[in-house]
Amino acid sequence: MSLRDKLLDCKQAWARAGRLLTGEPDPGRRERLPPGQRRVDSWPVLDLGVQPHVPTHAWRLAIDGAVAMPLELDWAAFMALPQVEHVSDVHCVTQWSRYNNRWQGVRTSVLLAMARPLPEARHAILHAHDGYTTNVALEHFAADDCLLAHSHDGAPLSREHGGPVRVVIPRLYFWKSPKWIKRIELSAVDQPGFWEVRGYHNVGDPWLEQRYG
Ligand SMILES: Nc1nc2c(c(=O)[nH]1)N[C@H]1C(S)=C(S)[C@@H](COP(=O)(O)O)O[C@H]1N2
Ligand SMILES: [Mo]
Repeated sequence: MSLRDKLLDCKQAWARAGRLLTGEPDPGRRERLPPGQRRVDSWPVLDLGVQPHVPTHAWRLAIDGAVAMPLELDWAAFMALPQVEHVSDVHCVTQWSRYNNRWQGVRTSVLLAMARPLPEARHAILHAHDGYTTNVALEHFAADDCLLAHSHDGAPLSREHGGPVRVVIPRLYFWKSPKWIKRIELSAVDQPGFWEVRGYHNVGDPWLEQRYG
């Protein structure tokens, strides 16, 4: 095969894989900045115009639906769980990315291990205090880098950014990370959330530029 043919084959393979259009599909070789994003140093606030006030003494987290052991945790029980710190980048569908967010909280995998999803559980439906919902495949929600975070860069998470506790799912667009989380519902059936029913992508992988559709 001539060099030119090899180059053509290679380009064709890239085109099929969506490379150069949708970013690097191989997770091991990803660019840090997903396609179409620009880096910011500030931290924009995005919500539905309501920022619920949830004091820690009134805070509860429910994990229910398709689980063997439905749970309700209060603040003390949540803070008594193993705590981890994880640094990750935030990618918002409105095209800003914020690097090096140091989150502290509890891994979603720890909460799932306590609630024990039933075999039919495939989706996590996340419910927040402002009425916001979003849906995430259970395998994405259970990933090791997903947290329920109560602190950011060493300080308690502010109310505007979802305190006392928000979800953080670094590998999906940030609309998949609810602020003011109150309930994790596991389900056999997918239930598109607030933005998903308004045209956002059901999965939302930034490196595949799954913004809409
Ligand atoms: N409860 C709740 N969570 C939410 C939202 C919301 O409106 N309500 N907006 C989502 C969207 S679209 C984005 S981009 C991020 C914004 O988080 P931030 O305000 O901390 O930057 O929160 C996500 N989580
Ligand atoms: Mo967003």
